[in-house]
Amino acid sequence: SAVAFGLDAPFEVEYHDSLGSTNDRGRELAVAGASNVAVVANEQTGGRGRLEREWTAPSGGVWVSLLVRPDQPPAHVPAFTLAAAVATTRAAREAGVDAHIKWPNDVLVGDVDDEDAGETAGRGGRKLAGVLTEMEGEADRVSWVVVGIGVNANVDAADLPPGATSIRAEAGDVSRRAFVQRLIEEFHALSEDTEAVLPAWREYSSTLGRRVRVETPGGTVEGEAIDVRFPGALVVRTDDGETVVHAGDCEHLRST
Ligand code: BTX
Repeated sequence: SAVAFGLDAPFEVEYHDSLGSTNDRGRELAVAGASNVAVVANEQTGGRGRLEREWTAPSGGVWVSLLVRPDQPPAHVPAFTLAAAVATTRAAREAGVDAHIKWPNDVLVGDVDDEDAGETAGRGGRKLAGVLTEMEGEADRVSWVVVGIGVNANVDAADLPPGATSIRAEAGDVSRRAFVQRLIEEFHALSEDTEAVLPAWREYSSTLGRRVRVETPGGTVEGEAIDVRFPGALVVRTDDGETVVHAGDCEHLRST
């Protein structure tokens, strides 16, 4: 079921000192007809996470949005989030950070697959990065996709919410320009070989093999996370069999 996203052109990079949200700028460029643009900001004043959550984005982070126009149906778009998480994990590991992916869209440092545990028990995963993918299109083909990636790079942990960490705190500062280039290269390479996305994702995941509790609009799913399935769903073995949870339905995931 693998597909190539077909992002043939290279990315043009647009740098800003300050923006509300790089995803909003990406959307603006999309509406104006652009494609293959990476929007980068030094700080965001209105950074967004999933489900209307806020994303704290002080100066010194890597706040980037990749605007693409793949020849794909909307149903395949969660694969872009997985590819972005893999690209982010690789770039973070090259910077010396022991990064893992927490399904569906977070990159954490540390052993326990629960960013909340960091606040309460001091033993949890610390959140390093997140991905927010947005799109517009028809049933059979997307018009555009904006993949927003937020990485706490050269930021003091004190300027981030509790439970968060940064590349600075874990391993020291990086060249943000080089980091963005690595992200773009990796994302582009994965988009041409989507077969490589799921194996890499499985390798970096700290979710698989654990007991999880996932809150969804349809109720709580509890069991062992056993696999990730194209384009981005989590397969959970419950008492009644197997349940497939779609990335978009995950309101919260906790390791139990
Ligand atoms: P999320 O909904 O999984 O996570 C949001 C939650 O993470 C917040 O409710 C808060 O608890 C916590 N949080 C907020 N800011 C930070 C931070 N800097 N580090 C760690 N934890 C934090 C994750 O959403 C997706 C985030 C994508 C951010 C990028 S930045 C570039 C692009 N532009 C934009 O507005 N969003 C994306």
